[in-house]
Amino acid sequence: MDTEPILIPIIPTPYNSKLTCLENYTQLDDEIEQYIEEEIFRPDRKIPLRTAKCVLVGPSSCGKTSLISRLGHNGHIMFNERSPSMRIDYWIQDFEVFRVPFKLQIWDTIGSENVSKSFYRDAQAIMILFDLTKMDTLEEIKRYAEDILRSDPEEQLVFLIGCKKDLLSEAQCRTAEKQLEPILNELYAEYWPVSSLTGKNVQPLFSRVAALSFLRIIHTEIEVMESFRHEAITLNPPDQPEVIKKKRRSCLRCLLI
Ligand SMILES: Nc1nc2c(ncn2[C@@H]2O[C@H](COP(=O)(O)OP(=O)(O)OP(=O)(O)O)[C@@H](O)[C@H]2O)c(=O)[nH]1
Ligand SMILES: [Mg+2]
Repeated sequence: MDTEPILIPIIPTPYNSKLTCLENYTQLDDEIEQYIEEEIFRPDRKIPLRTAKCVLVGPSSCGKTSLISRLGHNGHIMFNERSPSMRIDYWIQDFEVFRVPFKLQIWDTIGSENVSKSFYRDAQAIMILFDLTKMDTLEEIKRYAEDILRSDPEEQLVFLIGCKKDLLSEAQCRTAEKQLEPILNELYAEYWPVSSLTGKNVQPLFSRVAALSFLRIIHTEIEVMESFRHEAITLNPPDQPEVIKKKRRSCLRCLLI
């Protein structure tokens, strides 16, 4: 099923700026803006397709498959028909981030089964889901996180997602948020409450994940390009621009899926 790309013209804000440990800027910095204009949209080059991997994890029945269905099929798969997932599956969502085509490969996992750690290693973003009506599962959530996350929590974008928001009152949501603050700091994560039943916060959440994943990839590209430029200038006299061009082309290719 083909869907229209979700357009992201500006950096989406977090759900609550007090409940995030991730980048909290709202504007592109000059370096990124210049890279997009001068490198990505260079008239002599086709725009390569950039893809990020995002993995959803969490206890059985917390709402992983429903969240992906809400995004991908706009909830067309009926909730009542939902049964525990039998296999790992993924959905590819298209975006245009600052006019650049971008894909998010969103992986669903099975709550009742352990997934090999290597599965998470190349993910740019990890969403740890829990059921807001079962706050007693938070300890289990912490265990998931410890198993999955790399030793340096800042290396991956981590999102803590409270599912089934429609089943809680606003006051209950606020109480839950207070309980979450220490966990967010521990995981270096950003919190989003969502409802796959009503669709509340679903698209804003994925837009935020896509934009931050995209920016991380672009930062890496700029760093690699700068290091190759520096190396080329040091090793070669400045009148050999072809060497720089060749290196830059091959280094960019290896980063793009
Ligand atoms: N009210 C409400 N119910 C939800 C919501 N999201 C999921 N559910 C229900 O919760 C149950 C479990 O949802 P799933 O999406 O299958 O959960 P899962 O995390 O994929 O579970 P496993 O595949 O077993 O790991 C289903 O009965 C859904 O209809 C929500 O936002 N609101
Ligand atoms: Mg499932």
